[in-house]
Amino acid sequence: MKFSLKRLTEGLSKTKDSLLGKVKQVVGLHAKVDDELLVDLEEALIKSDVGISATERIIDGLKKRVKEKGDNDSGAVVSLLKSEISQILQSDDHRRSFFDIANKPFVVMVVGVNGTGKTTSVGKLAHTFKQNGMSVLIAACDTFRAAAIEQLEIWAGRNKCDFIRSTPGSDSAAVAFDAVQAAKSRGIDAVLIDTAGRLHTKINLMEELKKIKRVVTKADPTAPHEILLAIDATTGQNGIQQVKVFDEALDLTGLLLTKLDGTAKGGIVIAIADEFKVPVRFVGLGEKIDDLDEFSPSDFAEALFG
Ligand SMILES: Nc1nc2c(ncn2[C@@H]2O[C@H](COP(=O)(O)OP(=O)(O)OP(=O)(O)O)[C@@H](O)[C@H]2O)c(=O)[nH]1
Ligand SMILES: [Mg+2]
Repeated sequence: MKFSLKRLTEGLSKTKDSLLGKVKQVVGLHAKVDDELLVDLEEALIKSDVGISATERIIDGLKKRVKEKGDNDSGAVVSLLKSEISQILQSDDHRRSFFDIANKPFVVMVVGVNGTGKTTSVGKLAHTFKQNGMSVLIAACDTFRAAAIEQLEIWAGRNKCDFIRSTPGSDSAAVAFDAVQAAKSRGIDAVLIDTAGRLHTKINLMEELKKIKRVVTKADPTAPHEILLAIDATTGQNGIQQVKVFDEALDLTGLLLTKLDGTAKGGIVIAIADEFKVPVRFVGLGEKIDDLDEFSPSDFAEALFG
């Protein structure tokens, strides 16, 4: 489900104020797009968590556009930036909606380091699937803490959807297997798998997640259909490292940027889109059930610079 532009702009207001504020300041100081303006703009973008490589790409693109247009009035910088950033955010995957699903059940694993917003996002995703007319089963594969299971059970209750759990300390992969089997026999459209972010020190998180993935494939050879990494946008550049590690281990299909409402560091979305092929699929803009938006590159750029 897509937010209205107004709702998205409100959710991103901290990033917008910071990023657009810095850009406007630079533009206000220079009448023409010249080397001085570009140096200041580069600094403003890097300070806004856009990352060095994405910033270079934006500046190069800007130079090219100014040259092509033959007009170097600095007043055009904001709209040029908007189209440059929209292009970086775009990937082939965005041509189809996340909810155009080919398989039933459609199995989604949500992974990420602790506290990034996995459980909350599973709750919000369940709501979004239901709004798209699909039935949902939630699987509590963070079996390591009783509180994690209870937290997810509350989300399943809010969504009035099926819920599969086991006792705390039980095998998380077995819960995932049971969930896929149950969805098959009950004719449920989507299975959402919540996973742990931190384990007992003796157990390796990546190995555990790989095991869940393998077992899900045993239950349905086409599954999992999506593996989404939840990244806390407030952690800034740390998110980059997390994408690297999780993608190497699990072959991610998408990213879910959470807590963008609470941060001015939303520029991280641009840095991540520039560095990785894995598309940003969702953005989290609050703690409520409907605070999740299916990511649209053009809307995101418009919300930041419109
Ligand atoms: N403001 C805001 N808060 C969020 C968002 N997503 C999650 N949170 C909050 O972040 C905190 C952690 O969320 P969880 O969903 O428990 O995170 P988790 O990744 O499941 O955590 P672990 O299971 O401990 O690894 C909670 O207080 C959530 O309400 C968001 O998009 N915006
Ligand atoms: Mg959790």
